[in-house]
Amino acid sequence: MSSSVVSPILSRLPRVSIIGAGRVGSTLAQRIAEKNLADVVLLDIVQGMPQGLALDLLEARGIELHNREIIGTNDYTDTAGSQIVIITAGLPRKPGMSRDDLLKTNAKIVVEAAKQAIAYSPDAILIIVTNPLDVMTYLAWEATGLPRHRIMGMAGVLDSARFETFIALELGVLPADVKAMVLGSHGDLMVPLSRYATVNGIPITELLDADTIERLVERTRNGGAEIVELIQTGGAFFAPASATSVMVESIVLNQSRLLPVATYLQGEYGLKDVVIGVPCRLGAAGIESILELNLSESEREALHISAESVRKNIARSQEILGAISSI
Ligand code: TXD
Repeated sequence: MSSSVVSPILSRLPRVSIIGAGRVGSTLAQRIAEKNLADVVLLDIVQGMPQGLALDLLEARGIELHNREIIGTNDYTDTAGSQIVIITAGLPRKPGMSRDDLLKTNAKIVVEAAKQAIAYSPDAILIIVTNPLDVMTYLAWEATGLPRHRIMGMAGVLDSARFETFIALELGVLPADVKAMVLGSHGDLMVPLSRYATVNGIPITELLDADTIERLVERTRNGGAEIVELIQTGGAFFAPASATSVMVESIVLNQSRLLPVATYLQGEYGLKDVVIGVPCRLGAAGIESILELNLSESEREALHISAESVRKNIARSQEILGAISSI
């Protein structure tokens, strides 16, 4: 009798590691496993916590009907060979704090995590989630020396989802029928592109007056803070995890989705040596291309103002990191 055994290699799915098993990291692990996208390694500095979360997620597998491996660890060796590494490690905002207040603490954490992760998974694509998002993505790019198509930040997918949600609520339509794109930095200076927002192809400018659109844009800009004010003990994590999982999905399944992604610009949109959110095609290789939209004068100006503030904070964080390393 011939024994035909399916090679375990053939049945293996890619490995995705998540550094930081807090609220965003653990919810993201759940999304990735339950969408059956990849095996997941959840790493945190807190002893026992990622192991406990991984066990809890494993115990749901029979109910959720998937068979993904989920490992909790404090050791980077367990992340070896990851196709994607996502960094959510760091502190979230407290009420009244801006994303930039997080700069000091999170810069060191993200740089260390990125270097360690890439040492164990030299071919990985790196997705940064930690705030302040655009600055952290730049620092991780600088620290790892990765080609720019393999390092990116998640913010635009979340900010766009928030804008879409508020449009859908205002019009009383199905959220999935609303499509919008938010560019720029992840913060008060983000650039929601109202004239490109549609409900199944109908521009929202046909459906809503200018004041209403401006109110929805403002709510989008304030979307993170609105949630921090309500929760008080932390920030948003359900929608951020969903938004990150969409990027993971597009890479793992090579979907080439066109999504707003924080990327290192080399002249696109007239911007150089800065990380900011612009439309990118995401596939198996990471960022396959950057789309340069024909922006209006005011949109382009808003994008440049947004980039300038990121640039300032990159310089500040480089000073801080320099001071830390010279102690
Ligand atoms: O759109 C976006 N990019 C964001 C960003 C949307 C939501 C949240 N955003 C940011 O993600 C937020 O401002 C924070 O900077 C991160 C993580 O937010 P989360 O809400 O998950 O924070 P938690 O629950 O405090 O989790 C952080 C975890 C926690 O378990 C720490 O123990 C861990 O990070 N941590 C570390 N893990 C590994 N290695 C190191 N050095 C480390 N330091 C802290």
